[in-house]
Amino acid sequence: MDKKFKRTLVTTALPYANGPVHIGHLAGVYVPADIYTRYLRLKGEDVIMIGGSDEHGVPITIKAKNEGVTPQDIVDRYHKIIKDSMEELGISFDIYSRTTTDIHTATASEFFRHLYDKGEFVEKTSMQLYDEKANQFLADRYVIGECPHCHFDHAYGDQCEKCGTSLNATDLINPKSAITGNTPVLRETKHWYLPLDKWEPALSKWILDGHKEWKTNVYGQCKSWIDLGLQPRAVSRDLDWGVPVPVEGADGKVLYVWFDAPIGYISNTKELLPDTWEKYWKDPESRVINFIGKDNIVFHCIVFPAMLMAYGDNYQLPDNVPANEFLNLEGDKISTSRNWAVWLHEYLRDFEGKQDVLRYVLTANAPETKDNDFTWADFQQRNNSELVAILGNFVNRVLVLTHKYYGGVVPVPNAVTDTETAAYAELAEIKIRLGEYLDTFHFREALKEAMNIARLGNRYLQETEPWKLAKTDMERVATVMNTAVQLCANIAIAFEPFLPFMSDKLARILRMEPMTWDQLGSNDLVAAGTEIGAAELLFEKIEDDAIQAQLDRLARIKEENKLKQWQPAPVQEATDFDTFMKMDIRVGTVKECSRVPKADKLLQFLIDDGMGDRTIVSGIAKYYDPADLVGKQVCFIANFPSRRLKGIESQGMILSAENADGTLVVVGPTGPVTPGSQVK
Ligand code: B3M
Ligand code: ZN
Repeated sequence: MDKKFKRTLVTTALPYANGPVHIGHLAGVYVPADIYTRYLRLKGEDVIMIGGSDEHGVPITIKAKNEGVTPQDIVDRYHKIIKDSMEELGISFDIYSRTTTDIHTATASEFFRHLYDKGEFVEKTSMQLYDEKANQFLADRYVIGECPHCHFDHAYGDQCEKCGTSLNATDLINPKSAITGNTPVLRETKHWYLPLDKWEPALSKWILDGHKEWKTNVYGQCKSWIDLGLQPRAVSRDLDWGVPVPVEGADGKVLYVWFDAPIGYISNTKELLPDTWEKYWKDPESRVINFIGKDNIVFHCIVFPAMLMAYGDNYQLPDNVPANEFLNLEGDKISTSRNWAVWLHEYLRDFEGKQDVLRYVLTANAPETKDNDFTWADFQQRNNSELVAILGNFVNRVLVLTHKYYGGVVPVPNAVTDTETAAYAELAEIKIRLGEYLDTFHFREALKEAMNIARLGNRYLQETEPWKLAKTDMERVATVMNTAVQLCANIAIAFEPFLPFMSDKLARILRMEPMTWDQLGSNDLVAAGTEIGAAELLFEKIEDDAIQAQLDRLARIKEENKLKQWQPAPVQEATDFDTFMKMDIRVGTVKECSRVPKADKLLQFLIDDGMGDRTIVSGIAKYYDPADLVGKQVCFIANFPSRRLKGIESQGMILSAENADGTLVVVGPTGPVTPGSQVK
């Protein structure tokens, strides 16, 4: 880092309180922000981490409507789930608040009013979509229609989720109200716009010239926005949920959620530090870092900075915005509405005490430069063959051997050899790389470096083989075991930002004093003579059945989604009466029915067709117990050409209907019919 800052304010995107948080949120925002903050704290820097729930916006009101409760009920429910589960995962917010607090309402309101009084807004009357059935204007997610760019037919009024373009509701082709399904009409309404075009030169200079060091995905998105030319953006909405627009005659209008939400960073800092919050925001020696996901880049790099510049009063623009790409789940996009996610609160219930495993996997697999995939197989494999087999194994061996040879008292080392010198030299190099990666937000690489300490430890034990030396040279064993204990202690420090629960446990076993980053690399973290605690396993193997249970859950969700999305097949092209009459469909009575040996799909029927007996083979064995069909009447095509199936001559075809879930049901008459009757 070229500039030295006195203090750092780490902000994390405020999750919408319309659902719990999932692994995508965690991998993209909260885990990296927490790693970074913990790292700075270990270095003794002045840092605070701010978070909170985003409790306004249309999705929350839609959810409330669907459930027949108030928006406040919705946000109360999810704010609690989100806050509690993040705390349990060890995300170490200095404050996790919400945007329905009085302090936030007052701060956002004052912010708007200040810009209004300074003449920073453009007031515009325009035609907006209005739902005459629901009697309300339709903004953002209240409108669904075809994207004018990629022609995806389910784009929202604020953004197309397929191509990512940000939209105005009136841009949509064939718009429909998400409340009533009605086609909305246009009605006149007045709103306030922030003229981003006015701030374009300043934004361009600040980002394109001044922040070339930003991640390429972030810099690239900003550049393409600026290159396209910035437009004024409405910062108010016709809605009854949000911070009221603090202007006379603005009844029924609230601040646009993306106007008030980033101000939440400021209100939450105020709530945390009522007397000193300003120095984190307004002192040029402070820096602000925004951790966000890629869909939030424009708001954090263009809109909010323009708001801050318009406000003036020394508000600092973010120093960096290390936005991540998306995490997918088992190859499909994570989706709250389709329940395609691993929800944090459910993970914590299903994998009790395994917070660090999730933190590890999400960091090792973080979507830092491209979208990545979370799979349960990878989760299991990283736990079993990395955390257990490399990290846990090394520490366990050291603890067990220290107890075995020294009754748990760390021995005084004797003369060191080249092996120890080399090990500490390697540790020193790891520390340098680890710090560089953390400073530049490369957390996956940083985690690999931390793991390299455990690898180094395992190699050291393999080379020195204290269990062999113990037979001949206890003097040497003392040096080896002391060194091995010091490596464990270094692991406790290096992993604190990543796996704080493990680190804490290890530090307690090793009776370490509070740790600092400076100490990393040291060879006397645990003094000789210290009696360490009993050996405990740091990680345990995750068995197949735990993983299978998760895969089964996802398979069930996939099925449910398929059913929800099922639509009848389109009607085939027109036929005519003569063609229909050529099909000789008849009713027959099942006399016998049995499974066809060595064919798990097939049933063999003997049908009374009024003229005699007819054999028909049908592929419905999965859905019926053959005995249940005997005596039933079924429809079959009598003039279907005979064919041989598994050596049986099948004379016709039994009709069945296919359900949404793919199961088949045989079709028959609703009352008794003389066998051989024709269906017309
Ligand atoms: N709630 C959007 C999101 O969760 C939004 C972030 C606000 S950050 C100020 O993607
Ligand atoms: Zn699109």
